[in-house]
Amino acid sequence: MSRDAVKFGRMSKKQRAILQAEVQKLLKEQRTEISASLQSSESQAEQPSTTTPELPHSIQPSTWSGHGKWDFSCSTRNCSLPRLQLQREPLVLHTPEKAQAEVTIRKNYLRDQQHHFENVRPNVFHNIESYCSLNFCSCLPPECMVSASEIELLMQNVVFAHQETCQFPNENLKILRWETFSPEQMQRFQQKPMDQMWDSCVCHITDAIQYIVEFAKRLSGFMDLNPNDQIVLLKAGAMELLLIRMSRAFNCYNNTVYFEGKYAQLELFHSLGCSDLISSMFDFCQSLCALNLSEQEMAFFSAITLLNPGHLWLQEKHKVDTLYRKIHLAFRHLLRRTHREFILMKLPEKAKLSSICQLHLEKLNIFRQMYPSIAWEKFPPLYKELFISETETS
Ligand code: HC3
Repeated sequence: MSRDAVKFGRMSKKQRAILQAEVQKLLKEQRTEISASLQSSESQAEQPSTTTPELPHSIQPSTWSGHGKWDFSCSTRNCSLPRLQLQREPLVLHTPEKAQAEVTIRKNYLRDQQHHFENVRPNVFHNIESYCSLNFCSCLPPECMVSASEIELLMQNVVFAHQETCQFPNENLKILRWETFSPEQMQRFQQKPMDQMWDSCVCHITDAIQYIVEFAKRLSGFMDLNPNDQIVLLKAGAMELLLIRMSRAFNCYNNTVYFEGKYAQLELFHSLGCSDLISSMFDFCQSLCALNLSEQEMAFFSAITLLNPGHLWLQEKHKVDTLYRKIHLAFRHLLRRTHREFILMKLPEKAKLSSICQLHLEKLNIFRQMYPSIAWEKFPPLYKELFISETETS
């Protein structure tokens, strides 16, 4: 039996030829793409203020000042426009520091990819074989069959979408990891009136959700979904993705989370009056941190959580389902490549995320009963749109 026969199993000559042609095409495409992207990254680095895609100007989130601190003014505070604007407006520019950071992220990623192609790819047939077996074992319907190159592009897309919208780059979070609030500072937070503390937390959460909306918009296929379905997915998934992202900003060694410039213990949030909710959020982060997810894995976990085809109110469920399956397939491919397939079994269950989100809604309702005018007048429109039902807001 020839080596090819072992590699390809029972495959006709014709099938093998098609596969080999696809591999050649893929390699050629990827090489051109990588070197073109590297070249354009270089030129973007020289002129970051003109060509780098950025968050839309309707979003002005907290930004890294470049001096080791973020600006924490809540950008959502005075917005009066309806927030879930998902039209395809061109992406506009932001600060030069941020643009430069994005160029660096992109360049590093592309370099890694190039390294992968040059050093790992010689055994490309093994990869193709694994694409085939993944396609096969996921029993994809014909319209979901994905080619190897499509999977590669999807992988890049999901990872870029996450990296470009993650709000706080990992390296910066790591630098601040051991900066915690002093007991005096903690006390100051704890003595804040409940409504004030709610107001500032809601504001930070809304800022973070604007980045999540941007993540969704950059996921290939999301903007092609029916507008109703885009909103259904975001309404259901925004808080879940916030929890996943919270684990990036969580230090599991001292049980603290990044908040207003330093890492905060859960006691800091005492005056919110919902310690059970905060404890479950912290517990969730502890368990997710134990998996030690890479940024790529985090990106995929977020994408598949968002694109949940199981929601009742979806109008074109099959479209969401197809997109979900493709992204899931690309995720499995990434995990296979990094020998981390076991994490699929260990990811938190959907029910866990939903129960925390449900608890958040319950706490919000209690708060609204206590302070009806604050929730109404001060909370940002996006927060109200996502978490206060339409019948109540109209
Ligand atoms: C601290 C925080 C949860 C974590 C949120 C993170 C760090 C999540 C990752 C995002 O990229 C950035 C981000 C922004 C806001 C952070 C939240 C602010 C308040 C929240 C607390 C745990 C309190 C939540 C309380 C309540 C009742 C309003 O939901």
